[in-house]
Amino acid sequence: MAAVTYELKKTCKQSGARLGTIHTPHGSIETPMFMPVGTLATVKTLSPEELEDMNAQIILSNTYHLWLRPGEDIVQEAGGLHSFMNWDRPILTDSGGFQVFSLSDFRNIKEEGVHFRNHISGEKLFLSPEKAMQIQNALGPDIMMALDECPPYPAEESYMKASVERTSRWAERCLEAHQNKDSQGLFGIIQGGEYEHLRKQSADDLISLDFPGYAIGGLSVGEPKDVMNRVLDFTTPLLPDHKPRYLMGVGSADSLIDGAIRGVDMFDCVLPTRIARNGACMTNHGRLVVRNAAYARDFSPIDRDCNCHVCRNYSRAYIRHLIKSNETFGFRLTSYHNLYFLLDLMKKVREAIMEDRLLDFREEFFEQYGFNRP
Ligand code: PRF
Ligand code: ZN
Repeated sequence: MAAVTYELKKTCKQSGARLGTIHTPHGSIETPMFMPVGTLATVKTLSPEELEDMNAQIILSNTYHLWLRPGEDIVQEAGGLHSFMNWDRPILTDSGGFQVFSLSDFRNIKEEGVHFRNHISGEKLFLSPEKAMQIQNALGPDIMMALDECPPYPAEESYMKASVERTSRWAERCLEAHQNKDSQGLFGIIQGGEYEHLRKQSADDLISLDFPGYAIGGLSVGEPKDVMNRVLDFTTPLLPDHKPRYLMGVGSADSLIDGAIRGVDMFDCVLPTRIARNGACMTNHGRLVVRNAAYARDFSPIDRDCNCHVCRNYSRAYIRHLIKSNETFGFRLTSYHNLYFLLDLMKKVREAIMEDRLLDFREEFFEQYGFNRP
């Protein structure tokens, strides 16, 4: 039996969105869903107990960061990532490729792998498909990602084609090197930028390797929203119905809804926790920057339509005061609310799919959120 499987429960008659369940060694996940990001084996400012409390079903962590610090050997010695960080629900780790490309100023991509400099110590390092698998096998997440190349936007077609072909060869090497097929599922990552024929080539290559799930990479890299939606429009229909689809690095409320409508099941992004640390909150009525002077005497909650622990107990004025004073409790409160908001949004998306009304839900949500305003 494969470590990770997907069960399609229902398709929304109005939108085509999928309602499903992903089964993993650490339990099941209802989809579509959002994964909070815990880069360094912690979702910044929040405890695993708080994440459980807000019904986070799975979290994401990073091969690249844990390899550099504290080292995958230490995590393995602790009994793996789940016991190291005291989280016993599912975990997914990204492969490190994207982080090498986004964090390292020096890098050199070769057929064998990528040479780069450690962004902390400056030391020269080398990440190959085999190394990415060895690290993720040692970390022990339920879902691991293949090593891919995520080219910048825009990229020339000729570069993108060579990159897609290398990503396919790397995917095959990842599958070959993966040691724990019974306890960890390895997902392939489709690249190809905005080019329809290259997305098709990438999807065909990876599907022939029969991964238990497929990610769509190379989006949300600076392209306009309509380009992302168009790429999803022609990419998700290429993918098998009985495997999960994961759109990497996407976490704005509107993109989650638009992705689900196009058949995406999984999303992750640092956005909700990153903006929280700048005092920005996601609400049903759009972005609210609680740092602003306007909220100094506002004793109402961040979002009157949110039922989270923060909105039930703390005011905008108090949270503004904490954040203006650089008090860590303030960052915890905004991080908690933002993650709760996205997890709750995905729950509403699942309910709308169940009732065949996701397009109506989108209309209502966008109206309130302010997307439909001129
Ligand atoms: N590849 C990998 N991780 C990613 C991406 C990708 O293309 C993205 C793209 N937005 C985010 N994280 N491996
Ligand atoms: Zn709230």
